[in-house]
Amino acid sequence: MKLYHSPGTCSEGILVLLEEIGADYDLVITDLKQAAHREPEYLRVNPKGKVPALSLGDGSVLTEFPVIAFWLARRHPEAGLLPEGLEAEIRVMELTEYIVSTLHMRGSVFAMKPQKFTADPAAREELRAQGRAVVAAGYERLTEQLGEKPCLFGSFSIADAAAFYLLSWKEGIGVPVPPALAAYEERLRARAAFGRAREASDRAAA
Ligand SMILES: N[C@@H](CCC(=O)N[C@@H](CS)C(=O)NCC(=O)O)C(=O)O
Repeated sequence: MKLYHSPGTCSEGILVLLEEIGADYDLVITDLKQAAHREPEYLRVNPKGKVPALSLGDGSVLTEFPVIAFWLARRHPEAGLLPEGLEAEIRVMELTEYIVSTLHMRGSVFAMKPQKFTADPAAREELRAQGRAVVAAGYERLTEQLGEKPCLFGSFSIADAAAFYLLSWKEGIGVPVPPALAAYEERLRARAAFGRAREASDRAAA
């Protein structure tokens, strides 16, 4: 497997899942800051020009965070990244999808990059405020789901990998993180797999 990854982006979440699994993978840095995702070479891998993309052994490519995460979890059931049984599994998928489609795409993108959508300064501020409101509601939802548990669904799942990358953008988003979520992020960062992911990313980017 080969993960196309840009440090500091949502592909961090997939990198963490690969390390949680203990997968054998290669890391290809596709640096968004250098616009590597718009180069023809990368567009041949993922014509959507987004990271993450996971190239499989047979040469096919998976894209979209929830899909890649689901595939990894189902391919490696021994890693326990999804609970057993459809009813439990679908709740993890529901939250993962909410984090990616709503909190990331409609929340953090508007809050951090309103300039992608309009040149009008007032409209930018309006978008930023809308994005922050989406994230604030999401933080509440995540706090409720977390409760007193160590991870969102008790043991570590693909939803935690999505929550992790979202929380890693907290300064840029500019919405105060509730203390329970801040402590949860610290717990995630303390996991051995997260340390290995950071090292792998730094090594590949060096
Ligand atoms: N829906 C996609 C979103 C991926 C996405 O937006 N990735 C960002 C990095 S966090 C990206 O590649 N942005 C480049 C761009 O939009 O030009 C997914 O679930 O993977």
